Amino acid sequence: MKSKILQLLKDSDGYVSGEEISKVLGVSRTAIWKVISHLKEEGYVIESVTKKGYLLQETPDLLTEDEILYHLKTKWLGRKIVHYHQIDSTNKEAKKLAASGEKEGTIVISEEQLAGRGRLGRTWISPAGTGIWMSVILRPSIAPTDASKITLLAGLAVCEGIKEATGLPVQIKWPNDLVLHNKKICGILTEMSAEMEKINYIILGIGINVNTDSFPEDLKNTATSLKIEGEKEYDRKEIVKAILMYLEQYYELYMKNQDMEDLLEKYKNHCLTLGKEVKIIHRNEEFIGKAVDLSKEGELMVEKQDGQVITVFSGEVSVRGLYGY
Ligand code: BTX
Repeated sequence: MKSKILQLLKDSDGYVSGEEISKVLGVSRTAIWKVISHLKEEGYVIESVTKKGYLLQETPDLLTEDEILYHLKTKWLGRKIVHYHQIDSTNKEAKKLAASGEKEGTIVISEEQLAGRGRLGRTWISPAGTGIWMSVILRPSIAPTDASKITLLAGLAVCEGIKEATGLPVQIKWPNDLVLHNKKICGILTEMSAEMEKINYIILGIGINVNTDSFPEDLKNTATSLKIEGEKEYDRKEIVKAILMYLEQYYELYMKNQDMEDLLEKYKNHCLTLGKEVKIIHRNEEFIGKAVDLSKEGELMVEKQDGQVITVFSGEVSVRGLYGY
């Protein structure tokens, strides 16, 4: 009932009377009053005037289920949102949910992470109320060896979603760092539970610096936020909604075709790694070359200094001019 009352308030240009809400939803005036009090506690500013009714004046800047579901255009992705004000890591929580049977498409979002994680055990700083720290539960029926393609298409979807919602010229650093004006604004951590032939679930952890004002000294040269680069605050909800829409669309496209051809064409248009000199650190090997293309599978093709072209599946890739290399 809470989300329905909220929707009536949001959809109205002016006051909505208690009588009208009561008629539309078939609930008592007392029940409505209780919901309104509850909404006020959550941070909604609602004016109540005798004989006129209720007027929604302000919405809290929170990534709650009610806020994200409002005008969300997806069919199944993000239709259930588990929201926290504070958590250790949304990926950790999403893994717990997925392991106990949570369905595909459910999302865990937190306003703040106390132990946000990057790849290879690194830390992802996730201060309160300034970013998007969310994890998506997916259950693709593909071979575990194809899981890296989900990471690639997620990078593409997040890039296009941010671009659509903000107009900022975000680019992808292969495989899936998002970069704005040569600094990192987003990282993606994909974790998987699988058997030999089958994926049980994939957790797609997405971290985006949206309205962050500053970063610790050691990250200042490499990290940035949409606010720092765009010089204004952005609406986190609208960014989440746009990302979910692209992610659902691209995921469905990949699952239907079981190939990356169409998606890779789009990916290449946003990828700043191609054509650049790169340094590859893979296992104990390190070499410099030029990123010339992506293979059909989405791997990076690098021309070494001796002219030999090799395919890089994963590992650390530095791009000259980026993050201090
Ligand atoms: P990564 O290993 O590519 O990046 C981690 C590195 O990036 C850190 O070692 C640090 O140098 C730098 N870094 C840390 N925090 C930030 C930040 N906020 N902005 C820019 N650079 C930073 C990337 O890993 C994957 C990050 C995924 C984060 C999401 S948030 C939701 C989900 N839950 C969770 O615990 N992780 C994911």
